[in-house]
Amino acid sequence: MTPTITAFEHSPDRGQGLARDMRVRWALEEVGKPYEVRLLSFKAMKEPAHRALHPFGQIPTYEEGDLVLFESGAIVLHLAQRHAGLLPEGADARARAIAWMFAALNTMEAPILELQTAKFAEGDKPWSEQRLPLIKDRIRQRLGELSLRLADADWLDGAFSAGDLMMVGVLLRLKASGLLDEYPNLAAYVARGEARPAYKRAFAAQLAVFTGTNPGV
Ligand code: GTB
Repeated sequence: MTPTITAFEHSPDRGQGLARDMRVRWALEEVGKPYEVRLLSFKAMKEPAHRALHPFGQIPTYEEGDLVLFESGAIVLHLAQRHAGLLPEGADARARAIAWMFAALNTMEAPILELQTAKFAEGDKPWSEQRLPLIKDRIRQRLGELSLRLADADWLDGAFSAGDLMMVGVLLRLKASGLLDEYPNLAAYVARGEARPAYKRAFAAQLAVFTGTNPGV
């Protein structure tokens, strides 16, 4: 059965890969599963029909038969557990890859989101200028630790996994800040993720929503 995901009709980043349907698209491309997309306006996201799928009125969602999921992490994990290509074979290695997914979503994404909030939602508040350096240092702390662990490996734990997909997806939000460039091995890690054919197909599909073109990738 072909699943349907939801995505922004008008993404604030103009399809530059930052909205969280990107992670789901990327996972679907990695496992080779065709999918359909239902585009939503900001108004439609808050209406009862969509809230029945997503209690917080957000994107992405995932529908496949009777199954309805929200939360990009849960959707990627669902895909990784049911299709080959995103989790290793051994039970322990699988558990470690899943731990990296949680690390991306909890440990890394939390301070990165704080930066976005401070910049874009609270940028006009009097405390914003003082707060930004503190948030950036908290992010640096985590990036430094991650950089040490990754060292000169290509991926976090052996072959590319859903843990890397989620980590790269989260780190991508830092690109514009320049913080990632302070850690060359992490910048190279993100670039390796972006170079994957599945990532490129997903990116092109998300961008095509904005440009109104056929991705043709
Ligand atoms: N924890 C949830 C998940 O991982 O799925 C978070 C979902 C979420 O935050 N969705 C956002 C949303 O629906 C889109 S991704 N926002 C609308 C709302 O809450 O009303 C966040 C996002 C939005 C825009 C950009 N951008 O354009 O740069 C990047 C990321």
